[in-house]
Amino acid sequence: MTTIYPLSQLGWTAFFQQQLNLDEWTDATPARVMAQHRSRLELLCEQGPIDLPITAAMPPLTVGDWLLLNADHSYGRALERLSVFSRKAAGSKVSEQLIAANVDTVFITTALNRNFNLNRIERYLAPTREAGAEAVVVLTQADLCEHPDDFRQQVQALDPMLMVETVNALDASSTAVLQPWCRAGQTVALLGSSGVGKSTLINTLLGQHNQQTGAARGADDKGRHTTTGRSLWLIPDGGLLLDTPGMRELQLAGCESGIEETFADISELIRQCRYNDCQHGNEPGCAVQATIESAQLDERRFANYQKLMREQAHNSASLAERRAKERDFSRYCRSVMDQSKRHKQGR
Ligand SMILES: Nc1nc2c(ncn2[C@@H]2O[C@H](COP(=O)(O)OP(=O)(O)OP(=O)(O)O)[C@@H](O)[C@H]2O)c(=O)[nH]1
Ligand SMILES: [Mg+2]
Ligand SMILES: [Zn+2]
Repeated sequence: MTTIYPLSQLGWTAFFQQQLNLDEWTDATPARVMAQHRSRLELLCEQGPIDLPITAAMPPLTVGDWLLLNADHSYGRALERLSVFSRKAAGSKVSEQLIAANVDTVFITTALNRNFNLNRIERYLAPTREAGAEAVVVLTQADLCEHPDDFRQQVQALDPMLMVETVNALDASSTAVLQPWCRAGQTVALLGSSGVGKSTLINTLLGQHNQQTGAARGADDKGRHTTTGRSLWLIPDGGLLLDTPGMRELQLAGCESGIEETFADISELIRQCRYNDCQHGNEPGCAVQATIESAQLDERRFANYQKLMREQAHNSASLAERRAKERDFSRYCRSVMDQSKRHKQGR
């Protein structure tokens, strides 16, 4: 018996449907990118999985994207994204890396051990907000932690409206608290450092052992990633879970408003500073410093806000500069080709 996956369960909504023209409506097959390899994509459509070779005709795609396939199941076109999650590529490379598309919720996954770090949670919150996705902070290894609620309260203090859950990722009765975000048609991406339990959580939520998980590791065990590629997993009768390899660094770019939203309290204080160009150092009438002094704002939080703002501005500028250079270069190439064509035609 072949399984039919209703498009709605794969995350198809009116937003994608209304992008189809009349011909596509009758002939095209919508398919979702489930995994991306060097030379091919794994897609899932209503009739089941399809393998699609990557060709030069395709724009940069990522897991979660929706494609339209022609009647012969060849590539037709990519649909506009509802949301996209990206970062500046790791290291000194100046390029944007797409991480996931059309994600409804991000599980910002952190283990309740030495991995726990409020700065890092804020760093993941910014691009999540920027993408318009809902953020849930998932604190794993609660079973190995003596006072999980203390950590939970620290996270909750970042934002009273933030969803925070503590779980034992190995135990289905414990991860059941995450089910409201995993309903049919919903796409959830799990992000976080290596070894925090993203794949473990996915296996438990899927009710099957699909994803390889790593051995528990010590503090000196950094940099060994168990998961090496991004892939989307369909929960039987439920939503889709996107596993990602642990990130050593999530360099922010192009997410100023996501940072503003993550640090809404600080953005509001800055508006109250006496001077428009207040640097929040020793200026008179600085609302930020006054609030830090009255212990109502954590110095750590303000320092992280400033760091992330500077980082995203710097990275956005280098990405923009690179794009401008590429544009100039392709213009130059075209003009050289035009000239040589004219030359050959004897003009
Ligand atoms: N006791 C306990 N162990 C956990 C929990 N979550 C994860 N683990 C263990 O932690 C180890 C690493 O988990 P993984 O799921 O491989 O971590 P990951 O985030 O997918 O790591 P990468 O794929 O490298 O990014 C495994 O041995 C899991 O069994 C938890 O909540 N409780
Ligand atoms: Mg993994
Ligand atoms: Zn100020």
